[in-house]
Amino acid sequence: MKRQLYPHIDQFSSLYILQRLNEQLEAFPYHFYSTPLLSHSPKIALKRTIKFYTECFGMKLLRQRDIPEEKYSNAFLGFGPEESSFVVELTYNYGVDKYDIGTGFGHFAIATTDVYKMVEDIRAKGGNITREPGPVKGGTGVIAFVKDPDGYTFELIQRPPTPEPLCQVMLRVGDLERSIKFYEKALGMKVVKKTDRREQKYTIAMMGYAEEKETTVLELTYNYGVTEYTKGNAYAQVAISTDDVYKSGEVVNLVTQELGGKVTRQPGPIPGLNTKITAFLDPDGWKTVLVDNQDFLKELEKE
Ligand SMILES: N[C@@H](CCC(=O)N[C@@H](CS)C(=O)NCC(=O)O)C(=O)O
Repeated sequence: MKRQLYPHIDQFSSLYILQRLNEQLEAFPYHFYSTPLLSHSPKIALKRTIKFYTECFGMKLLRQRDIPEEKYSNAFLGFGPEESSFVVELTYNYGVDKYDIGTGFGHFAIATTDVYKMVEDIRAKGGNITREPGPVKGGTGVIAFVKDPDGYTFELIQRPPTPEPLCQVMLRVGDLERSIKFYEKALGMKVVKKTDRREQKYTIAMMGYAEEKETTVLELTYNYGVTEYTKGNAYAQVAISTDDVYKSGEVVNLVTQELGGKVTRQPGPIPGLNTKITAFLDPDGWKTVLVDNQDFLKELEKE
């Protein structure tokens, strides 16, 4: 069976990324995951961010909606359709023009065949290059860092063409082995790559449902000796679809009892919308929302 990933919609989040789910994970009913940032921009800045992501990163604007009763607007951007790609959901909360990104959130990554050229194009459009292109310290892969107009970092990674250019969500964690166990047990992810850079004093684990070149992965970073980070109020969560939020919720509940973290929203429909979701924090406090696949598809059809 072909499994797919769909984004979840949440008024408190601004950036969601979706990814195709690995078909091998039969034991887990999840169909996608996505990652949001809470937005942080006045309405004009939402336009500014859309312009930046489309013109500098080559993303497409997939959908936009305004919910005046709740005083927020969303924009969904990515490289492919929401049904099958990892996407970004931006949220503008009326009147809120500044957010704190904190120290724990790392970056979103974009794969491109030529980082040098992409950087020059972004620079020519006035983008803020915070790390010039070149081999990663301690390794060989070519990377660069760019900040978006609100200060979110994007890593550009040189790679052959890929079906999912929006390829990483990097979060810093205080205990890598605990985090790996958590995402394996709670969400059925696998470690697709682990790298220890002793000189640079960090270890990273790429976790997801397929190889890095095929799909988006969660990049969990452990900096030697650092166990605490601030979360700020900008980045919100990763969203992942599931066939059964109730069963998934039971699994997550058990895993949080064993490894830490907390269920923050019991499984059930969102009032008014009827989309079934559940939400939880991992042991570091990073939030995931699980969304019913079918309900999400219905929402997309309605809009
Ligand atoms: N201390 C770093 C550890 C992670 C890290 O260094 N990652 C690599 C990319 S995988 C990096 O940013 N290297 C910086 C460079 O090569 O300039 C952090 O928390 O961001």
